[in-house]
Amino acid sequence: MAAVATDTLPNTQTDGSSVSEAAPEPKALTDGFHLVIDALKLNGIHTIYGVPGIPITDLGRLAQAEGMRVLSFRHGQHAGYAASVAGYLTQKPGICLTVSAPGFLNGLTALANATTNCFPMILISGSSEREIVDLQQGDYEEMDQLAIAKPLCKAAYRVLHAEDIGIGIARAIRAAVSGRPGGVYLDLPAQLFAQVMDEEAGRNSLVEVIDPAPAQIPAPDAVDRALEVLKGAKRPLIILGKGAAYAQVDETIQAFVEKSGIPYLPMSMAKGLLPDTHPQSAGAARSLALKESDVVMMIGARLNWLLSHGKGKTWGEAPKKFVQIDIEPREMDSNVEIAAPLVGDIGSCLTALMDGMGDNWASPPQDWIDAIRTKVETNVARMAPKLQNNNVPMDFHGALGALRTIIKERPDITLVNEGANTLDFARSIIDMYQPRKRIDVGTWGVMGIGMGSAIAAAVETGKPVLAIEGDSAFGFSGMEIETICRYNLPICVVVFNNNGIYRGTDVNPTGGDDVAPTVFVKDSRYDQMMTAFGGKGVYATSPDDVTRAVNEALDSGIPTLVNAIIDEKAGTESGRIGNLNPQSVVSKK
Ligand code: ADP
Ligand code: TZD
Ligand code: MG
Repeated sequence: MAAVATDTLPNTQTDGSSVSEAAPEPKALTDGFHLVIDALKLNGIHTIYGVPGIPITDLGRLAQAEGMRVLSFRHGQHAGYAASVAGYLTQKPGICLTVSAPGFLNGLTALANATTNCFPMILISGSSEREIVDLQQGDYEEMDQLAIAKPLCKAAYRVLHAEDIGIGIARAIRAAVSGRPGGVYLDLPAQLFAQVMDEEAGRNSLVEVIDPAPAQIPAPDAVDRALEVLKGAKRPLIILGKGAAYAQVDETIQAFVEKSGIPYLPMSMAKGLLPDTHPQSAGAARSLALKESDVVMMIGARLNWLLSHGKGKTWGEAPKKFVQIDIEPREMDSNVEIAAPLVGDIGSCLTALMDGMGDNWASPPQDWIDAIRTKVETNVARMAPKLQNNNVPMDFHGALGALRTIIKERPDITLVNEGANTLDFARSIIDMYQPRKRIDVGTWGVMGIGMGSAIAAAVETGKPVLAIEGDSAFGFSGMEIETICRYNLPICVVVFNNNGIYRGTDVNPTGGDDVAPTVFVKDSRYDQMMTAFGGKGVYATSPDDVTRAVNEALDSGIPTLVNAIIDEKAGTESGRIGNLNPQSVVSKK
């Protein structure tokens, strides 16, 4: 919206003399605040996640006044996680807005996490005056933010002049979403916001980003090479990663998987890209599939620690060939040799492969399909009775069995999941049926993504969210339940309360007063935290209690926290990744 200059400049001639004729029309003006807002809106960005304060308080206010949705958090890190998840769900960079120095640093953790996970996000942070920062003269919240952000994100820019805001935001958007998506930092010093310029010139300075994430077509010989390798496979396996979910080419992926007839394994956030109950899913035969396969096709997944770097015991003795589709060329050969690298976007690559497969593509040998199928059926049958137990106190299987049924009945809600045992058990127990409905700790295994992710999922999808949280994990972002209540979001948080990290049973070996480092206050009433802000709190001791409370929450849309009391002895150290945990073998007297 335009401001109008009240005190127009005296109409002075170049020779210094004044003209006495008609006073000029008042000039319509704009400023840095409005240019930032207009630039975001021009590019289809209508939501800001942030924490207000100097120098960006008015930016939030004005953005709201201009019709943007401005969601204020209790901590910048959670606003940042929300922005990154908004980016993951929508393919538009999620915007996190923070104040200088400490606020910036709080958002930076989430920006680094977004980059690690290949989620597009822009951290916009106010900063203090360059003249003072650069001479280190001690400004209010002084910090050289641009320099600090640079190594932790995909790109970092600073805008110093109002007329560069349009181009600065365009660069930030393109950097975030093109190629491998990631986090971008945009530094906006306080003085920029109040800079005034002619409104029309301002409007003309804005840039609408055309085709921000252009298709990347794979080279034809790379496609042929990949098909050759797949053709020669006796025991092929497809691994779908969260890049495949992000790409939003769900039908193409399903068509390719089905045309190829190859069993597939979804990484955790790729669950539901095809329903976990799909006959080609090897999810319940993971160990066998990884060990015995001879050709492995990676689609938007990296061979990082989550896949034991593509080697070692997990992958068995059988020699492997890898085919990999990724938009990032440098991902190839990152851990093992890639026999057939296919660099391009997943939609274009899969379409090219399907064209090359023709109409008579042979399915993999039946004995391989049968071996996987048999293993899946055996494992599913073995698990089934455990999931139906109604034990009190609850174990992970009983409580998650109840929640598994709820997701089956409500496949379009988003599931957010963090913790150790609470994460690992939920990931394998709860089937997903639709793409991008599972959001979890991602590549870093970071605790604290819970409430921010839940808020973004509720805001961006307009549908209910179920957050399944370890009690420790929940603590990282627990204060954001006030945010959930304030915006009245349809989020049901289930805290798996086992009195601590992994278990609640550790003891202090010295017999001293301090409890062990992994143990919390016993029988904490997390449910009462929710009632403090006007939401609903439920204390649940049995799987039936959990079912009732969660269904009620999801039906009503009332912010709810279910404090699910889990047997404090039920968990294991580090959940399923205990092998990564160094342990002392030295016993000191
Ligand atoms: P997961 O943890 O599920 O295995 P990762 O985050 O490790 O998944 O891998 C995702 C990969 O997907 C990244 O290497 C990224 O470059 C890639 N990627 C993201 N979007 C696309 C796309 N549209 N086309 C191709 N590759 C993509
Ligand atoms: N801090 C951050 C930011 N991320 C982390 N992953 C950790 C600390 C270490 N950590 C884990 O890796 S899991 C976990 C921590 C603190 C909590 C596990 O306890 P929980 O889950 O209560 O959430 P369970 O169900 O009791 O195992
Ligand atoms: Mg716990």
